[in-house]
Amino acid sequence: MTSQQSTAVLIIGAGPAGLVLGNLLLAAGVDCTVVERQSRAHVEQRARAGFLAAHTVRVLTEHGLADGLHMYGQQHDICAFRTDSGEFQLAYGALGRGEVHTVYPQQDLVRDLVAEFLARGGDLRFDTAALRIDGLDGDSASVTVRTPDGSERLLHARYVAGCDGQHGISRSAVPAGAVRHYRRDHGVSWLALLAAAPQSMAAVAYAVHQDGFAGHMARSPEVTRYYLQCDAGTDPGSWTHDRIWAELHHRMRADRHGPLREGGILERRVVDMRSDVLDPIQYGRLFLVGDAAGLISPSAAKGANLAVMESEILARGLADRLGGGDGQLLARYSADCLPRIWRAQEFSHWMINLLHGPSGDDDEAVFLRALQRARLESLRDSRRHQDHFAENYVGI
Ligand code: RFL
Repeated sequence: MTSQQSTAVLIIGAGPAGLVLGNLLLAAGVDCTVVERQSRAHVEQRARAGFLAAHTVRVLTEHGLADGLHMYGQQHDICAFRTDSGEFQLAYGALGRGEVHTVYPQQDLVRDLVAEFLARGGDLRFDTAALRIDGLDGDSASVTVRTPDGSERLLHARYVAGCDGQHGISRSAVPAGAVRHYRRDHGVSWLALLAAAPQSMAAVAYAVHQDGFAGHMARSPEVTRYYLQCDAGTDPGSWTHDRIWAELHHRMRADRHGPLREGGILERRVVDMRSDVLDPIQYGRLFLVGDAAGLISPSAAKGANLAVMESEILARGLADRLGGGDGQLLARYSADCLPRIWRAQEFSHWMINLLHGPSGDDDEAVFLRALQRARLESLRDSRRHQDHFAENYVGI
């Protein structure tokens, strides 16, 4: 194995977390290297998030990373809830803090962040997988990576940022007992779909239905995201084109609220609603960021937004420390992020309970569905509840 030059910060993973962190560090004059196990084409085509919170847009704008999203993103400020008793809409841009979402597909944001990082002279290595992290308790850390030619190299760094998602190696580099792992399986699964069709309505629509939840969300003028609640373990391929559109029309109550614009299904995958939080999200020289620090169910569209928020806080701490500061800011990384992570988890959990009721006619199921109805009615009728919703829906 050959040893290579050292860098101040080695970033594992080129998703939103790693790329925002890398760009912010370069802007602050901090030397960093990003290693990504996938190819550039792969990360620039991986469709996931789309709803960016106002805070995310502010951070990206302040650091010159938002040209694409300002040019092509769409502002979104209305969501609708459809139930047996009809539809109500919340114009959340006029509620709470008056903040709106910017809809910009995650893969487009990733493409912009890669281009900017390279334009700023950043060292970004695709097809390079981190295999092992050592020395987190010592004077400098080292990461063993597999290079595109298949050989192994050792990269040294003063700090390592684990931005490698929920299945990366960074989480497992933290010794057992040094971190508490909180987790919850919400027992709900969604068939997540991307349809080659324009939006069917201006609003994000959440349909609460006895046959299961259905959702409609903008992505781009040509592509719309839909969700259908499904059984855990469902084979996505078992849902044919016709079955998908029939079920979407049925659960979105198209007969009452208007038809959906159909199109080819570009992507279908089953997403289990699971959440977890690590505490602390730092161990020695390793800092966990984004999905590596905590996974959040996509029910409230918070994951990519948390990743950006954590990257900003970490970049500030690292720049301060590496610029000769006393390290207090960096030492507070975990304590600064965790309350915000828990707020997002709480809202996301609340959304899951708002959107899904248990099936069955036993007393408990009937009771829980009555609570769900009461929650929806409170949101429909109470201005204070709507303000609180709006603040948490767009806020981070
Ligand atoms: P990512 O995006 O998973 O990136 C991690 C990167 O690390 C690489 N990697 C490694 N590289 C080198 N060596 C290794 N050993 C490595 N192991 C892994 C991976 O290849 C990858 O490139 O994590 P990051 O950066 O923390 O970003 C998190 C977000 O991607 C995620 O939270 C969001 O997509 C969640 N999410 C949404 N978030 C929002 O804020 N708004 C939304 O509207 C929204 N919609 C969604 C979503 C997630 C979804 N799915 C698929 C779960 C909709 C869906 C359907």
